[in-house]
Amino acid sequence: MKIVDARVIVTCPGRNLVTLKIETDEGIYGIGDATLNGRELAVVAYLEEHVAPALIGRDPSSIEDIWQFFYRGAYWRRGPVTMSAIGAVDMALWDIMGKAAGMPLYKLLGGKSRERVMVYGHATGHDIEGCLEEVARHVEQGYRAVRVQCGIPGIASTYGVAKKAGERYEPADSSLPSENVWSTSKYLNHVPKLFQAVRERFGDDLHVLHDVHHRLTPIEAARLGKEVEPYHLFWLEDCVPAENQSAFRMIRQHTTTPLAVGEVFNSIHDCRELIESQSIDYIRATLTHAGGITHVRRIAALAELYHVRTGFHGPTDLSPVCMGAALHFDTWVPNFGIQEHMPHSEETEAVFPHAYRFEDGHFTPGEVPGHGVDIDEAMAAKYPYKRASLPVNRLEDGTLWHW
Ligand code: CS2
Ligand code: MG
Repeated sequence: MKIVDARVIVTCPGRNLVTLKIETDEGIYGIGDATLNGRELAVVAYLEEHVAPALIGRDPSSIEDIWQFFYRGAYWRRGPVTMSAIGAVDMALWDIMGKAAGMPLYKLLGGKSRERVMVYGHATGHDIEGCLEEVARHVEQGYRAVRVQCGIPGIASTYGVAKKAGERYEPADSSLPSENVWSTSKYLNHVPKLFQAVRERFGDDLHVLHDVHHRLTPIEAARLGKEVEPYHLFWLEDCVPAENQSAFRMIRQHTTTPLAVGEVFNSIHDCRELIESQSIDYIRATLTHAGGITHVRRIAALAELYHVRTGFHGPTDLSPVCMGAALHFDTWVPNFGIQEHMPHSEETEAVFPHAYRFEDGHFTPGEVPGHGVDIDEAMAAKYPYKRASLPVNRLEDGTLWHW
């Protein structure tokens, strides 16, 4: 089998999504997600100029060699743009090989380690009461795990809180970055009250998660971890920016609240120290941004040695293609923890027909050969690209802070 075509499809059914489609001389094609939120066209240019032409004529079953060709061969290693481009190629090749073998992707990876994949949904509210209503709505829908993000008294808007109750949270909400204001002290004073209320109302069984979105310093994160210990969170996510991996050792010494990190990582080198020092509990890499299945399974294998489980990033800014591939990976990977799930818009679901299904707080990837996600190109063409940027964050005195 030979690759005869590789094309990039950009569509915006509510938000920008980038798909790489690789076609072979045997009529089998595969697709991969290449979406990098707020930087979509950078990956499109990388793929169109440097990757697609070099794929033509290659054997799609040489997945490992093609991975090494674009990683080692580029000389310029790592980085979100490069690794998203490689991730899309890799996902599409695994899709092709699944279709060629007539097997769902999880079987190619090594078969089922579990019957279904537990996911967590997102509950958001402007105040604690609003959050509790949203958690209740998720529990009614069958979710066993819910991430809870709440407005902070005295701060106009914050990460993770939808504009209106029940609406989907969409951070990339303006053409150029909008500006938010942040106060660490107001946040730290409020959050423990939120989780106390969640436990009082929903009891002990519900898995409860929270995303700090990189906004604290290590000692502040240690305080938060300690103060929410009585509410036994499933995890506290991205409590500090993780460029400084050794900072987590200190947080770890102060709290038993489980820690999750990794949605902005793009290689095993970004998390090696965190994993080897046993400073985290969940690794949140994504198949798109961390070089595809071929690379993320190396991360998962390293993590397994240190009791670290997977908890993959699954926001709406990754397309259903990434979600489908991730669900196959989750079905196979021995050290699975949980999978994030943010429902895509109806338009997005229609552009990307898929075999995966939600039932009772869990997903199954389906039995369709490959990753089970397709693209309706005619429908995709109805939604042209629109520039959209993530916000920035400033402290109350104007200092630019982590968003
Ligand atoms: C988030 C994301 O899902 C999460 O945990 O942190 O919503 C993140 O803000 C976006 O993916 C950024 O593109
Ligand atoms: Mg996050």
